[in-house]
Order: sequence, then structure tokens, then C-alpha cells
Amino acid sequence: MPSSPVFRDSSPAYGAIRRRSRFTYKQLGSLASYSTTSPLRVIAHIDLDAFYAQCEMVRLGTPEDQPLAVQQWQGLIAINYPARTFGIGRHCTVTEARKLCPQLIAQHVATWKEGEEKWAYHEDAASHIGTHKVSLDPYRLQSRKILALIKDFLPSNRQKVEKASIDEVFLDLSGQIHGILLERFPELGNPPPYDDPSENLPLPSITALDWQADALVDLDDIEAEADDPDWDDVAILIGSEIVRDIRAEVRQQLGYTCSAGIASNKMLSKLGSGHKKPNQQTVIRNRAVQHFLSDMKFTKIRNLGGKLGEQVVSTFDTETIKDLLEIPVEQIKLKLGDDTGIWLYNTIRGIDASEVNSRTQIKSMLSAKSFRPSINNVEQAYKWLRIFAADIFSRLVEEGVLENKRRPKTINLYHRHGGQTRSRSTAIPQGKKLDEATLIDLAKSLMNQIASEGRVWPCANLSLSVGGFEDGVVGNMGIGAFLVKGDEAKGLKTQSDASTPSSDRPEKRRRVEGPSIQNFFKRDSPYGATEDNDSIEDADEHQTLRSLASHDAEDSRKEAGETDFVTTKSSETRQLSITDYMCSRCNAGLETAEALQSHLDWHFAKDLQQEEERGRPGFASHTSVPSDQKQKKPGAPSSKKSSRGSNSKLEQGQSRLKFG
Ligand code: DCP
Ligand code: CA
Repeated sequence: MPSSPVFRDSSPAYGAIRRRSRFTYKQLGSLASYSTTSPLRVIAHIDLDAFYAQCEMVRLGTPEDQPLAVQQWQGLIAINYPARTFGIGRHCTVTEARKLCPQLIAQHVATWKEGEEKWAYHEDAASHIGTHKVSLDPYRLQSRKILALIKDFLPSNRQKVEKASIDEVFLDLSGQIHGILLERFPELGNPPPYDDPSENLPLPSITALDWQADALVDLDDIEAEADDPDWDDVAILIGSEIVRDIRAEVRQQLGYTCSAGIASNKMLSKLGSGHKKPNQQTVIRNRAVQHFLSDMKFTKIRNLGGKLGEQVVSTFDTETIKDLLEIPVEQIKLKLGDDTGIWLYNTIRGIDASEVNSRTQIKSMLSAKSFRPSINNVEQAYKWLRIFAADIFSRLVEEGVLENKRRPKTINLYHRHGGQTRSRSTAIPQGKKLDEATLIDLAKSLMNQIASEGRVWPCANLSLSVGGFEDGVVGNMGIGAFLVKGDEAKGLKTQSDASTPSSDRPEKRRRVEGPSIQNFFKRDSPYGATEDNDSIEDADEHQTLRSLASHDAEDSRKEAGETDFVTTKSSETRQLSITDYMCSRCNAGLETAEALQSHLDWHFAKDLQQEEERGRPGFASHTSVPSDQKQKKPGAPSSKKSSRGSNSKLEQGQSRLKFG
């Protein structure tokens, strides 16, 4: 979040006759250092077309024109483009879709069958929601392959790649493009006149740029096409060439089509990739930005799809960017506050200095299942815990746990019985190699502790999560090895979130500052997400967590359903944050990782409780809530939004959110 307005370069407008570039030597240099304010910056967003559907097409070897949809229980979660021509969408049930297109292949997602040790594609999965659990492993695997291929394609010393969701990446191509510019245009390597880097560059020595099949966003009359290309056009053209090659490589090597947007920042590139689909790329040159944006409703812009967007619409009584552009910054600030006002003012002008963050990493992983019918004993619970542990462990392996790259510090088990949620957590012993059996043992022991309380059956939901990830030292034992004693000692002392009053655990109930700008941003943030953002896998869990997030359906999947329990400390977060750790659910800022973890635990327990309440109206208000859940959320801002009490209604927009 910039602290003061950022305005576009106001030097001579397009159309004027210029003998030198609008850009300086210094600005060219800032391209090499990936400066987020470089006016020559090039960012690409790549989004796989109908991703899960393509995964199934590739796996099954179906012809390109065969309509195919991915089924989860009775709903559809991905529909390929041939099937979309029949009017099939996520709103359809399988039965409705088959009516629209009798030749449709509806492939059910892979599932873990109760008691089995591996997920598989089960023919009868759709009718066994009670005994199966969805596995998204096949799609994660493909996602990783695609990401690895993209990274392989980029020069090893010039990679800035951010995985934004299971099927989206941002690339900052600035550094690579700087190198290519110097190669292709050696004159750029000459020292500036008078050795003064603030001197303007010469104009590019070419006048016609070959955009090939790229969809170029139109210009309006004022931003004349006749104006000769400047270095920003050339830079973005090179970016477009790189992206075209990447897409061809992904297609050729792995069989997937994707769409892409190439622009000067993340926001614009993301709008670009959705502009023309499937299998196309859209270039938004700087000179086309205003025209591109002005016809658009601002609610299409990420972060403006939810609550903030609604507030802006009602405050300024318009949905169009065109209208908003006429409002002075001071007036916007007055209505929305300084930070939000400036952010909005810049955003609708296509200005976004957020960084492509390649260091985003998982903070926690969760595997969960809601039981319908409920389960009734420890043995049944154990069966599911084995599946959860296997599920989490396979993801941990991908995260480099075996090589000691990263490992989680804590394991948590949530258990819901009636309206009551219990949770237990314990430290994961750090001294020895983490394996699946250890996770199972820890999970079982947490289960036993919960069960020993009595009156815990039937159980409607179990969720196992690991968190507190720490970097290890590859090929060596990290500092953890020296701390084994302390950590193991801690491991023996388990915590009881359900029964320990908050006052007994002062470090877990740290208060933080009240609501602020991040209340708007972090919740809807498309970029502050995560590597493994698809950790909540059952339809039930998807639906619960999605509908708990009060923003629009489009945003909800990526932020709520798939990233809900995963938080990061991204650079965007830091830009927005008043404290170092931010909750991706309610945007509370927390001061330590532990406080954040505790705060997330609180959310999760609350979710489970609320799901129960919605599922059984009338019953909810009579159920008992563990004492500390009635307390104020740790780190809870006192805003209306973040203090959804147990009887609170769904927030606006929630009812629209429907899984599938
Ligand atoms: N997904 C899901 N539930 C949803 C939305 C999406 O499980 N409500 C999954 C299936 C999608 C994948 O996430 O294949 C990526 O989501 P996208 O929104 O990118 O949609 P698609 O890739 O399917 O289609 P598009 O071509 O529009 O990007
Ligand atoms: Ca997609």
C-alpha cells in the first residue's frame, strides 16, 4: 500500500512528436532490479484453462473436442470449453449437465476411501460421500509439474515466479527482459549523455512491433496508435514473446492450454488473462490501460469484488471506473480513509506496485471431513485420521520435509460433537525424521485425549492440521537438532483449546490493534495467498469455508475455500500491515507467529461451530459453546465484520456462494 499517491508519468502525451524516449537510463536500470515502481516493468499472469477438467482430459487421453466436466459428489467443479458450449456451468448438477449434453464425460474426482491408504479414482465415489474423502492430489501434482516447467523455461538467475493458486502464476519478467533489451538494442548499453542517468534514452530503433496472434487491447482515439513505439512497448512485446513460448512449451510437453495477460503490474496482467479465454494471451500496453479500464466495472478488479467494492458502489453511487475517475483523490480519501482512498485512486488508474513474491510459502496444511452420518467411536475416527495423516504427509513430502527443507512444528486436531468443538494440539518432535507413522500416532493421541473427556460421540467433523512451518537446513540438521530436548519436552505438554480458559494462557490471547485498511485488503487479496492453497478438500469443507467468507463468489474460491487455513507473510501483507502477521480470514494483525496460529485455531473452531448452527437452525442457539470460544477472539479487532457471534446471520453475498 503506497503511502502517497503514485501518478503515471506525466511527460509528453502520446501523439506528441518526440525525438527521445519518455524513459530515462535510470528507469531502464530499475528494470534490471525488478523495481516495483519501474515504468518499464513487465508482469505476466498465466491461468490454466478449465484446469481440473484439463487434468482429467490429459490423464484419460480424451479428444480435444470431447465435452468433459469434473464431478464432486453430485456437483461439477470444472467444465472444459467444449462442454461450456452446451451451457454447462458450475451451477449445474451432473443430471442437469447430462440433459444438456448427453455425450458429456463426467469424471468424479479421486477419493480416499475410508480405511484405505491411498487415494484412487473410484467409479462409485459419487454415491459414497459418507465413506469417501476427496483428494485433489492429482491436480496438485499437475500444478507442480506445470510450475516446474515454467521455472525451467526461465533463466535460472532471473526467476521471479509467484504461485497464486493451484492453476495461476504471476511472473515478473523485468530482469530477463532487461537482459534481452540490451542484447537486441546494443545502443542501450552506451553510457548516458553527460553520464547522467536522468537523461532520456534514445527512441527504439524499430517502428513496427510484431504482436503475432496476441490479443492487443485497443487504444482509444487520443492514445494514437500512430505514435511510435517506446521502450515500454518493446519491453512488453518481449514479455509477450516469452509468455507465448512458455505457453507453447506447457502445451507441447504436458498437453495443457492456458491463457495469459501481460501488462505492467499484477492487477492488470490478471485482468488480461481473463480477457480472452481459452488458449489466448492478452497484452495491455501502458498506452491502452485507461481505455481498457474505463469501460470496466470496478467490481471486476480483485479486491473490489467483495465488501470494499460494495462500499465504493454505495458511497459514490456508481459501478463504473469511468465515473470514479472523475472524483478527486481528496474526496475519495475523505470517504474511505487515506490508505484505502489512495489505493482505490491508483487502482482505477491501473497503478499497482505490488511485488511478485516468489517466497510465498505454506504456513499450515489441513485435512478434514464432515461426517454425514456422524461417526460414533474411536476406531472409526482412527480410520479417518490415518487418511488425514497420509494426505498431509504426502503434501509435506512435496514441501521438502524429507530433505529437512521445511517442517511443521505443531499438529492440531479439531473435533465437533453437537454444537461443541474441541481441539487439542501438540508439538511435533523435532529431533527425528518426520514420517507418516509419527503423524498418525500424534493424531491418535490427540484423539484419545479428546475421547477421554467423555460425551464426544457422535462426531460430525474431524480436522487435522499441521502448522508453524520452519525452514530447516538442507543436508544438515538445522538448529532444531540442538533444541530437541526443549521441543520434545514441549511436545509432552499438550494444550487444550477447548477446555482451558483463555486467562490461563496469556501468550495465546494477545490483543492487537483494531481494524484498519487491512480489513479490506487481506481478506480479498488475490496475491497474499499461498503455495498449497487447496488444502480444504471436501465439498462440505469447501462450502462451509467459502460461505463463511463474505465476498463474491469469484473471489471466494481462491481466498476462502482454498486458502482459508493457510496464511503467509507476503510482501503485500507487510505493505498493508500494522503488525507483522496477518490473518487471511479477518485481517487481524498479530504480533507473533504463535499468536497468529492461536488466532487461526479460534477461527477454525468458530467455523465448525457456525456450520453446525446453519445446518440445524433452532438447535444452534441451545448448544453449548466451550467457554473460551465465547470469549473474544484472540487478536480480534472490535469491528462488526470480524465479530460474527454464534447467532450472527450470514453476511451479504454469502448465500450466493455455492460450491460447484
Ligand atoms: N475450482 C473448484 N471450485 C470452484 C471453482 C474452481 O474446485 N468453485 C477448481 C476447479 C478449477 C480450478 O479450481 O478447474 C481453477 O479454477 P478457475 O476459476 O481458474 O476455473 P477453471 O480453471 O476451471 O476455468 P477457467 O478456464 O475459467 O480458468
Ligand atoms: Ca483457470
